[in-house]
Amino acid sequence: MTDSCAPGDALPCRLGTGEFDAGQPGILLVDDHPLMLATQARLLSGMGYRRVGTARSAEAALALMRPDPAAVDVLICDLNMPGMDGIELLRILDRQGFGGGVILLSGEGARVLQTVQRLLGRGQLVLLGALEKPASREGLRGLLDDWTSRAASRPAPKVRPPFTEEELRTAHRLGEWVLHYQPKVDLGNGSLASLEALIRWQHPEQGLVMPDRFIALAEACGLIDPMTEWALREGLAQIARWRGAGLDTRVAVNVSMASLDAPDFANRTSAIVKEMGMQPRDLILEVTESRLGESSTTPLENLVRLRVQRFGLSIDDFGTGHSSLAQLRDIPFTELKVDRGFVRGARTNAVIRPILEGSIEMARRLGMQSVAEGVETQDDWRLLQEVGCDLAQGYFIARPMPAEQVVEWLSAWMARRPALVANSG
Ligand code: G
Ligand code: G
Ligand code: MN
Repeated sequence: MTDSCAPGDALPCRLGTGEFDAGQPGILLVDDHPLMLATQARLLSGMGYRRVGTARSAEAALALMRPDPAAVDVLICDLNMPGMDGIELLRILDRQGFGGGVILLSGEGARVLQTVQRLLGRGQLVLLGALEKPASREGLRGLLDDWTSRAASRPAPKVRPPFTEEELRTAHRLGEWVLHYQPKVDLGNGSLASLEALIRWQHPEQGLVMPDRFIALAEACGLIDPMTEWALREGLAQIARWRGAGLDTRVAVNVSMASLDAPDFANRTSAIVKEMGMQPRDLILEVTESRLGESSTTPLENLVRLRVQRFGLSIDDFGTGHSSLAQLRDIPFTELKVDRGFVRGARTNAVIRPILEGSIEMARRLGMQSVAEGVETQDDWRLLQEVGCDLAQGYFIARPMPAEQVVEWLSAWMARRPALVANSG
């Protein structure tokens, strides 16, 4: 018995790129039921897909893909199979760096899909969606079209060597950090509540470098404290400049848990505020938990002391592994930022919507302001208004921008505002 497509197989098996197939996605169907496999393969070829292969087990799929994993663009995969199941297959492919799209054939519903998505969240693999078996022509068409448009817009991945500690220290010494600012606005009346300062590295050769490429290194080599102090000073100086120009606002600065473990963090921070002639309430400290040991009570002590002085305290990326209910219990935060993973597309997602609404309700009952991050569409915005979220931040409102652009953005936003809020007066 053949368990993968082999010579003599009645099914079309043409994963290799033939001259006439240029631009056609390579599709591999994996299912343990021969009849299902045959029907779905026929459906795909009826839809005009010419590079369709089949495998009757996960093991067979791996064997088939081994010579040229890139020949498969989209894997259509049953979840429940004897032997190796679909999830293990995806995990192995993910680890091998498979960067194709995946369609799950399963009637397991949204929650299983969500979990599989998370399992695969770290790799390159793109989960396109799940379809009930047998998959319909329309269902397949939608997900495969989605893949085609993603593939067209996907930039070629740039592989860059990581920065070294020495490069980072030099950048600090030469003053190559800049802050960009992203507004948080009131969902009720559209007013500007505060601006989050996000650090970037103005690199002499590479241009603007994003923090995900250097924050972890800064934490590891002890440069995060001087960097945060710089960001605090610069953010406060910017508030003063904006006030000079007639814009009164607060700034939120990101602080790693690593910095909060230093016993003198609260003292140093309030000294900086005094030195700059500002008030603690001008600042919001956005705290993201890093993988630091939870044994130390120093961060808690720092945060309580800062709160007593009336600094704003925000729990960032709430809902992700390192930003938890226990922190909500232990630390007197004033603001809860729901992670964007619970915001984008929440209206139609039966898993994330209850979590979003629950987080907002929790913030309200704890007397905190709720902020939704990653608000990308008007539909996200409307839903947040409906569920009573206080503030919104995201590309729909504005991308992070240099300080000089903020005043101009604000006047454009004021013009957009009447259409977006009930009470713009
Ligand atoms: O800005 P994006 O712009 O790429 O920022 C990504 C992440 O980098 C943010 O979620 C934030 O946690 C972190 N980050 C940005 N600026 C700073 C900063 O000044 N200090 C610290 N510790 N983290 C920052
Ligand atoms: O976790 P923190 O809030 O500090 O993250 C800010 C990060 O989120 C920055 O990298 C910023 O560029 C990014 N960001 C801001 N708004 C949006 C958005 O609407 N969508 C997405 N995908 N990212 C956003
Ligand atoms: Mn933040």
